[in-house]
Amino acid sequence: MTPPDRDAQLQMLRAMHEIRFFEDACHRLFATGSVRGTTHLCQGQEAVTVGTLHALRPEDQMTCTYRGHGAVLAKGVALDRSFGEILGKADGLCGGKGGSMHLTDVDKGALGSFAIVGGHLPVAVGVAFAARYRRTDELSVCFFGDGSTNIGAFHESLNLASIWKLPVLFVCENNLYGEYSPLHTTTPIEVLADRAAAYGMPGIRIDGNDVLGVHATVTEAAARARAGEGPTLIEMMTYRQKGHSRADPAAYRPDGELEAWLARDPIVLHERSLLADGVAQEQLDAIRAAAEEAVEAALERAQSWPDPDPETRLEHVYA
Ligand SMILES: Cc1ncc(C[n+]2csc(CCOP(=O)(O)OP(=O)(O)O)c2C)c(N)n1
Ligand SMILES: [Mg+2]
Repeated sequence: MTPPDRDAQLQMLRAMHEIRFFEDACHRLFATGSVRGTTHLCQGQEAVTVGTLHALRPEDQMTCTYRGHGAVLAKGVALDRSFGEILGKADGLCGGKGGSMHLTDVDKGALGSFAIVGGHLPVAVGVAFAARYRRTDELSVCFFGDGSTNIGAFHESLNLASIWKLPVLFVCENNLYGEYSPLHTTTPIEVLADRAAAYGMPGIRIDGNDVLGVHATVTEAAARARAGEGPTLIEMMTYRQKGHSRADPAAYRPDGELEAWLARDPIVLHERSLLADGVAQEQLDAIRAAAEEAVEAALERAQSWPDPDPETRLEHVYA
């Protein structure tokens, strides 16, 4: 298997920077009250979604959680329409009615960000079944947290996907916490990938902060799935650098834990690998600056868009 070429590796760096800057801006918008409610940042976890989705094809279908900004952007969804959605604008992805926890762009294969923990795993299995039924070559990739692996739907989904050998990749973002609870207080086993054994599928645990490692593992699992050999559970070890949501200062974390993970920041690790590979620091700086500029320009555009017409408030509402 050949690793991604230099260009592809630089694109992954750019994608991770865009997500990081996008969420810096989200944090600002929520902290200053420009947007009400809450948001769940994935800062620190960018290599999981970027490494995964850059190993897949545009026509593959993706489902993710309320911590979904990274997955949606890595799937190729527009920065400005994502901001527009969070700002409640008419031209936001869902007409401004979904917000941060529900970014969705069906045309891009971003089938939904789901706020019911584990609720989207059956959806991902259904998407894979549909791909098989329509005789396409598409994959269904599903991102979910460590906490989801204690939900009944996780177990039913893995079982069904395995018995029908459906083309699904189950990507568990193990960030060590389910909301405010350390994993070991809710889960009697340490390696979540071991749960795959119960469903007769491969379970792999990898470093989720190493974007090239993620890319390699997903490439292999995707080839298996497309060949009709069935799903894989991939547990990616990572860390959310911020609290669970906007209101959480994450004071429950043991001393030194955040610092240890900041030293393993996925962007820093990838830059280090590119430097070692001969890429000049100036080029890395230029990529970072271009990403920041693109994000700020997208935010400005979205802020200039009109609010939805009040007359549309009952559209797309089921009652
Ligand atoms: C079925 C269900 N139960 C409880 C909640 C409340 N809740 C929201 S996020 C969360 C933690 C989930 O943890 P994890 O799956 O590890 O994802 P992470 O937030 O760490 O990305 C909980 C319990 C919910 N949204 N849905
Ligand atoms: Mg978690």
